[in-house]
Amino acid sequence: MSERSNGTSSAGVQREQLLRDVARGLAMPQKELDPKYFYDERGSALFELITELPEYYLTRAERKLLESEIPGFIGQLQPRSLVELGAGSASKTRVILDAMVHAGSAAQYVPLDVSSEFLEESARGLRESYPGLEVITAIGDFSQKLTLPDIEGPTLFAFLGSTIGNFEDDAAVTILANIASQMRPDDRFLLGADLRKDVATIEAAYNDEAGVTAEFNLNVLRVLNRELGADFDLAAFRHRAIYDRDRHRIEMHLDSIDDQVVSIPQIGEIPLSQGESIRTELSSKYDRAAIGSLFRRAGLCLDDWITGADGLFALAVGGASRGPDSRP
Ligand code: AVJ
Repeated sequence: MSERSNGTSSAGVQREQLLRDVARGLAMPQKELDPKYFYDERGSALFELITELPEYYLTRAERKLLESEIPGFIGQLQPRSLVELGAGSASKTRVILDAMVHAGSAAQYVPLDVSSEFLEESARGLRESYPGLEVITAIGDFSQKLTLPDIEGPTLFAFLGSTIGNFEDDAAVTILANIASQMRPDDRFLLGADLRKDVATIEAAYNDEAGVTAEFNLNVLRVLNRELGADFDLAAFRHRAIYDRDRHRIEMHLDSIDDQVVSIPQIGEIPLSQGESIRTELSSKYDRAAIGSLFRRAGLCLDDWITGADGLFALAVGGASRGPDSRP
């Protein structure tokens, strides 16, 4: 048996959630949209292109770290299962799974993500490449309490790509605490986090010459047009990404070029004035102290902190410091 699925949310539930999130976000003084809605098929493909842009250093820096660190780490830990949050396209996953196969410990892989299409597609590829591995897809929102299938330990929980950076600190702590609550004493948590560095390097990564990031940003409006029947005119908005030095984070916005009114059935008419923005993403940058503090608040201890010589990106390794509260 190698095909199991742990999906819970139907399309209808997902649409209701979208409607609620959009209504709430666009009613705020600083209008905002949840970055998880970037990732329909087109958005996911655009993100894949972003990861190959010369300016977007994150993915390459993280992969390089994983390639050098994972074999030794997996050899030590000998994890039977890998639970991956926000599994996306699974290309980095293979670095971990290869090491698990090499260590002879690989039994189960549980990718958890919001979009079922991409998840199933990459699960199929992984089942083919790793015939001895049981791949159990889990559709879910990791801001909510995790419900995991029964899996063999020790388990490696991985949350890569600096997706953690999309969340305000309090929300990040909630996610990390959700993970911690699922961890047994032998389990380990691996987090990929983008590092603070010179502002020009960071800003360039979100303002690429080719304009792919701008397309990716605007794509969220396409998603709302399709899913909610909204009438956003993409040409009436401009991509903007700026680094907030005090809060150590990139903010992506869509600026309204003129005064305009957008209409979304079931939500209503939404006026935007010239220059007013919709904030579409936060991407926080960290250092060891910042991650250490998030871990502590979440009931995780920071056991290891690995950065490459280039200082671009970090891997944090942790364990649950309080012990599991919902697993045997
Ligand atoms: C996938 C959230 C890590 O914040 O760098 C890339 C998404 N946004 N370019 C990031 C993203 C704009 C990315 N994360």
